[in-house]
Amino acid sequence: MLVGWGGNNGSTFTAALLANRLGLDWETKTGRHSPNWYGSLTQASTVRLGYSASGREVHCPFPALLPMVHPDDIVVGGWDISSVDLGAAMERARVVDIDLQRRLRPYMDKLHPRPSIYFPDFIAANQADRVDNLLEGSKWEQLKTIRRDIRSFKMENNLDKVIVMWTANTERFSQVIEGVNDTADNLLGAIKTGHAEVSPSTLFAVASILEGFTYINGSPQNTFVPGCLELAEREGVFVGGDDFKSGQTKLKSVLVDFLVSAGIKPVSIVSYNHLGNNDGKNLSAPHQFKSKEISKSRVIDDMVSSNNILYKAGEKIDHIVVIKYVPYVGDSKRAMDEYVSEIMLGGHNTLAIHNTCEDSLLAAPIMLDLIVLAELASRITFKRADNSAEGDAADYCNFHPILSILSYMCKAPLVPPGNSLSRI
Ligand code: NAI
Ligand code: DG6
Repeated sequence: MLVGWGGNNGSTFTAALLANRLGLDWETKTGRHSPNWYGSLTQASTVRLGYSASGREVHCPFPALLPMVHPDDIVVGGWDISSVDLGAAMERARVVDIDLQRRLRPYMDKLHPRPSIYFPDFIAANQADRVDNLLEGSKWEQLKTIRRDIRSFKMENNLDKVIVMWTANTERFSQVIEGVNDTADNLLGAIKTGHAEVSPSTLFAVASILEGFTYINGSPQNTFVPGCLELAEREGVFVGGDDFKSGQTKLKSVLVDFLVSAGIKPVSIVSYNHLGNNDGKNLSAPHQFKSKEISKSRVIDDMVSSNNILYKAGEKIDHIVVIKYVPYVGDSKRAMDEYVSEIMLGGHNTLAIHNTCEDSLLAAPIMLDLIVLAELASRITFKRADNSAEGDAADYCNFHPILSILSYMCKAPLVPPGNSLSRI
């Protein structure tokens, strides 16, 4: 179930799911196209198994390694503060080719987002004009409605399990306040009293956790305040996040790792973005930009601290992130990066990278991977090496409720306390 189902990512993900399941192909000026899941680790990548007897390298498709949910078996539903059906949402997003849109319309027009939670203070004021699909009632009543929605969606569709994913607008950060959202009980109390610092995304996470279903945060805000994480641990429910890592940041994590591991010293990284989709519009407001800036900036921190030959304690790379809203370019985001590194004997190496891509066509396969891998991870149990019991008597345990394995696909890895995984 997607929160923000009618957005660019939500509608593109749904279109991809249906196009692949129904085998819809479409015409463009360059010829006929058939659907695929390019960009998905689980659907479009292979794993190197080793060598055959004759010394040939053997690779197998990623999903052949372990039994994973097939995308065709996923049923999608969700919520949006905008009431437009998924067909009209796909048209509004201007991502999917027009001939494929025509083929998808009969299916997508029938899909309607459920009413959602809207606290205007958390997203940009410029979003107000799309808001027409809202839940009534107090925070506690809204939480109960979301829990009911999850239960009825599961029942109506005869599902084995539900995963709830936030792909709605980036929110501002919530303040973490002692007595309000610092512990699980305080957070539940704050929802009951309708405290202003409990965000819509935290309400969705709490609803999902209380229903026992994995919750994934695809945006940068701090949905997982300490009380929310404590609740996930207490209920033994998986959570993952934060912020899909789709383009510029994905390349940055690989490139900076490569440079620093090669003994080259990046000293300045300037990352411009301009985009014209609704995400860009929301991020043109200062508080929402701040959430994204923090998430996009943290990705290099571990690389710097891993190499004390290049970087002295406390030394930082000059790292700037700029995002501008340019409506004309729509979902086709431009990301321009300049990496300046110090090389031997005072020399410099400058790399300039220009990346143009449809943002939502990069994000949708990552959404699929997060869903498939979260589901897989929820079925894996393992025996600890220090477990003294033998055979069947040994205790098997699940992964930690904070599913750090999902962080590979996220800009700001959510990891259990005491872990550091930002290099993935
Ligand atoms: P979008 O603006 O097209 O879609 C967001 C949707 O959320 C809208 O339909 C809006 O009406 C809805 N919404 C807002 N608040 C809501 C609430 N409280 N409940 C239910 N629905 C709500 O944005 P897009 O492009 O789909 O991106 C979604 C999120 O994913 C953004 O936060 C973005 O920053 C994040 N993201 C996107 C990436 C990409 O490559 N496209 C990569 C990383 C993160
Ligand atoms: C501007 O960068 C808008 C953002 O929402 C990004 O498009 C999105 O977070 C993807 O960022 P990145 O760095 O993974 O390409």
